[in-house]
Amino acid sequence: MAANDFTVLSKAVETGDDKKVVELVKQELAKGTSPIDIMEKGLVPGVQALGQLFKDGQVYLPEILISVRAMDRGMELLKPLLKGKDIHNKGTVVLGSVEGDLHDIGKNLVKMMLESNGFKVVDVGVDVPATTFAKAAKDNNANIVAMSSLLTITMPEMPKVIEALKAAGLKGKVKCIVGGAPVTREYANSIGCEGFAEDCASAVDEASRLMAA
Ligand code: B12
Repeated sequence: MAANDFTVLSKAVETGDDKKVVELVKQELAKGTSPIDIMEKGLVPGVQALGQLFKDGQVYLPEILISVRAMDRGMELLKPLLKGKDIHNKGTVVLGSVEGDLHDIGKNLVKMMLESNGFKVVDVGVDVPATTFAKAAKDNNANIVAMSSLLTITMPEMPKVIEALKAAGLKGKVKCIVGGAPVTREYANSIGCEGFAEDCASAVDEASRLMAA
């Protein structure tokens, strides 16, 4: 594989070839490629490409699960390397997929990136009711509540979480970040949410920005 050409790795993820993914990730690491580049430019585009095929009705659930498993094999090699040697707690983030939403691949990437960059992440999982977000924020003295939604029909759960934080007396103390494929900065602004990021790498920048604000 030529330097910085992640096409073959992306294709291996897309086709669910976990052995090839492991082999290619090892090769890239041996070449000194940054683990973040391997993840963002190699593994993630593979799942995204499969997403397009799913959208077009060309693949179904089994292909997706096989592809995600292949990506996970690659992530197992990268995860220890993405953890900084000298990590400080930059802040506590409560992270979950909103009620009605079972998608968690993107959420898990956001979690991994935040943790790798010094944030403590309290993962409340998928299909999380607004009041659970608020309770977790209170119990863990969180600085940020981060919500993921992959479905247009679950996006309206996001303002409900903000309302639940207000009801718990936390709005103002706790800032919010929203993300997920259908979510935009404009939507975040429209619901009075302080933060938005379109991918897991910029989620770290956005969380850092909110901590500094
Ligand atoms: C994988 C997948 C599934 C898997 C989920 C497995 C899992 N464990 O997550 C399964 C098969 C279970 C599934 C089910 C469904 N799915 Co689905 N799914 C997808 C698919 C193919 C890929 C999503 C994905 O993982 N992308 C890769 C990750 C890395 O990207 P991402 O999630 O966008 O995350 C990145 C950013 O968005 C961001 N991000 C994500 N979350 C957050 C949070 C914060 C705080 C921040 C800052 C950033 C951030 O960072 C991430 C990394 O960079 C998409 C198609 C697509 N093109 O995306 C459809 C898709 C999302 N699904 C869709 C649908 C309709 C469904 C179902 C309703 C299908 C059905 N009829 O049953 C069910 C709903 C289940 C439910 N209640 O949630 C639609 C949604 C349409 C819409 N806009 O509403 C899509 C777009 C496909 C389509 N076009 O039809 N799905």
